[in-house]
Amino acid sequence: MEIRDTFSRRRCYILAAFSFVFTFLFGWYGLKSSEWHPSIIFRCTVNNTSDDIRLSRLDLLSDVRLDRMVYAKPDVLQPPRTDVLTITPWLAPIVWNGFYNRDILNAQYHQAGVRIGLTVFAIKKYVIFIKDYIETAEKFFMVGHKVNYYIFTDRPNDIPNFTLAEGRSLSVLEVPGYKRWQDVTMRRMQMIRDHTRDRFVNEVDYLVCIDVDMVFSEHIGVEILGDVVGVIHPGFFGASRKAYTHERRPESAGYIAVDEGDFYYTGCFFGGAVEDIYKLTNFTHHAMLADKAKNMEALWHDESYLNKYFLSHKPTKVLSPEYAWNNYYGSPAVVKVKRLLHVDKDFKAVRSN
Ligand code: UD2
Repeated sequence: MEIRDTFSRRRCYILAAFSFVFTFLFGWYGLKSSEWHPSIIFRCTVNNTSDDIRLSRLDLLSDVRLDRMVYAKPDVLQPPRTDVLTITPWLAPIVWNGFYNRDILNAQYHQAGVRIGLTVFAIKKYVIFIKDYIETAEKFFMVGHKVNYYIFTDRPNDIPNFTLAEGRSLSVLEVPGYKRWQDVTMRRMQMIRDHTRDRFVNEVDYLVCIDVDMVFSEHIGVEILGDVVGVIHPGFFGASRKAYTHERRPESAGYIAVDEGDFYYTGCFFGGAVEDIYKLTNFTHHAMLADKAKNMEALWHDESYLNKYFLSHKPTKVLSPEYAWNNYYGSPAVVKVKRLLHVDKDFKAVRSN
C-alpha cells in the first residue's frame, strides 16, 4: 500500500514537472510570436513557392479584425444596381460603382498593411504624359495606402521631380527604348516580368500596370486588388463575341476562336498579386516570342496575348470600363463614374522616333 502511494506520488511529481516545462515553453513561444506583424510574411524571395506566398496572403487577410463600424446592412433582396452584370460565370466579382463600401475595404487593407506597386512605361516621346499621370495618381490612386511607383523609361533625365504623400515612393528604372512602337508596347511584359522576379516580389504585395497616356480622374482604391485582375475594354462591353478584336489566326499564340472568350479586356490596365503578375507576364512574353519565331505579331500586340492568358487563367476580379474610360465612347448611362481616362494623343507625333 505504502509502496503504491510512493509510486503514484512520484508519478504526480513527474507529471507536474512535465506540465511546467510544457507550459513555459509554449507560453514563451506565444509571447515571441505576438511580436509578429503581417507585413513580415511578404518579405519573401523568389525561392518561396507561389503556394507558400498564396497561403501567407490568406493569413494576412484572415488575421484582420475590424474595429466596430456602423453601416447599412447588405440586403439580399435589394441589390444596389440591376442594370449591369456584377459577377462572372466563374464567380469573380465585376467591380462597378455602387457595389462596395470603401470604408470597409480600406479598414481591411490598412490593417493588413498592404503594399501596392504601380508600373508605368514612359519610353521616348511618351515621357510627356508622365507628369499628369503621377500628379493625378497622387490625388486618386490608392490614397492613404503604401504605393511604390515604378517608372520604366529610356529618358531618366526627362522625369520631373514629384512631391509624394507619406508612405509613397517612386523609382525610375532605366530600360532600352525599342525602335518600333509595337516592340515598345510588347516588351513591357518582359520588363515587368524581370523586375518582378528580381525586385518587386520583395517590395510589394500587388502590382497594377497602367498605360502612361491616361489620367486618374476619380477614386481608384483597394477594391481593384485581387490575384488576377483584368479590365473590360470600354469599346466592347456590350459587344458580341464575333465583334471582339481577338487574334483570329489559329497559328498565332494569341489565337482565340470566335465561339470562345468572355470579355474583351483592355491592354492598358491589368493587375494582380505579385507572383501572379510574374506568371502573366512570363506567359504573354513567351507567346510574343513564339509568334516572332514564325514572323508573326498578334493583331493587338500585348493586348491580344493578354486576352489569350485571361481565357485560360480567368481573372479573379474583373473591373468595369469605369476603370479605363475613353471619352471617344461618350457617356453611357451604366458608366456612372469615369475613374481613369485616356488622354487624346497625336499617334504620328508621339510614335515617331
Ligand atoms: C492599345 C492598348 C495598349 C497596348 C496597345 C498594343 C488600350 C487603351 N491600350 O493602345 O495597352 O495593348 O494597344 O497595340 O487598349 N509606350 C511608350 N513609348 C512608345 C510606345 C508605347 O512608352 O513609344 C508605352 C506607353 O506606356 C503607352 C503603352 O506603351 O501607354 C501602349 O502604347 P500606346 O498607348 O501607343 O498603344 P495604343 O494606344 O494603341
